[in-house]
Amino acid sequence: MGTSSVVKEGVHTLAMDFLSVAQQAAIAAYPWVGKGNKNDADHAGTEAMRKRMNLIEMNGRVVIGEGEMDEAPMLYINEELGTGRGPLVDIAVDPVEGTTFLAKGQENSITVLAVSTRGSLLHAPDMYMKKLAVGPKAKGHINIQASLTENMISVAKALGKDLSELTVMIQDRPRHDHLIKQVFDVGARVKLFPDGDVTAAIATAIDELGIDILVGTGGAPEGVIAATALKCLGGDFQGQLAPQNQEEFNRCIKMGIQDPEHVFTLDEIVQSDDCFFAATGITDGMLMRGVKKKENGLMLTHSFITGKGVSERYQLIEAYHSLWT
Ligand code: VTB
Repeated sequence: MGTSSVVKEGVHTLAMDFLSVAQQAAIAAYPWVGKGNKNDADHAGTEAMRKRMNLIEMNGRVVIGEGEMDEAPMLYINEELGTGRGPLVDIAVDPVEGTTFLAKGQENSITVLAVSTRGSLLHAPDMYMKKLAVGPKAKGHINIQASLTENMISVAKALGKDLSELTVMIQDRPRHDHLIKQVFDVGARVKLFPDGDVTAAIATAIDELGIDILVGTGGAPEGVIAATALKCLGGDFQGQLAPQNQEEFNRCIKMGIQDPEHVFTLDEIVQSDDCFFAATGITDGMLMRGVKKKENGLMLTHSFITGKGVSERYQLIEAYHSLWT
């Protein structure tokens, strides 16, 4: 096989198709914003994603999805997607990142997906993961096994900032009280968020948002998706699974993770550079605005894409859709 055919068959040829997948899922979930019904929102997003993905010329396989085959009717782990012609890719999806806050009409609900060459994404079990993320300038200056205080000192130095100027995003949960205290103790700033740590992790790589570190324990599947985005953006990420009991510990082993305490570096979570990430806002959020229904009947979406096949480091895309497309 010559170089040209490898290039042609790469993941990057799919970026625009997957942008459309994210957009369609967000439009499908939008009617459920603020309606108190998270299951229907998730179902609508999942169904739209699957339908659109099956039109793509690829041999796709879900590695992070809605659950195991017997738990989820759609986008279950190992489900094959696409036409069966084209590149072999692994897909990690979260049709509605933040179903609970979508149902409550809160900010930062997004539809997200990450795509990479076959076999290159960590198969993370659905449990908690400790996460530490930074943008490009602090890449190589984090260590999840050290204290947050040590990480803040190291990151501030890499960024050429005083500790008092550092902003650390942390999900507002009692399990993070000890982290919040460390930020206050060194005189840095916290930005607490209610939900949605994929957005928070990506925020570290977007200069205008003024976020330097994301730290805390959230979903492991979301960790893999966020790590892919950070790889594309040139940032850094480390994750360590946090099984809450023996059953979860055993599940790690069953999924092939021999040492559940292992610290996963970014390159271990996403083992290829031929990857990309796409997200579309459902409700308004830090990265982009949500879906809007226009008076002329068109649906306006705002998306974020980064990675192979995307020119520039990232793109923010505004698009108008007819409901029947
Ligand atoms: C995490 C985080 C997600 O939910 O999974 C979190 O990764 C769950 O935390 O982004 P709690 O168990 O404390 O609610 C999200 O914030 C949203 O799905």
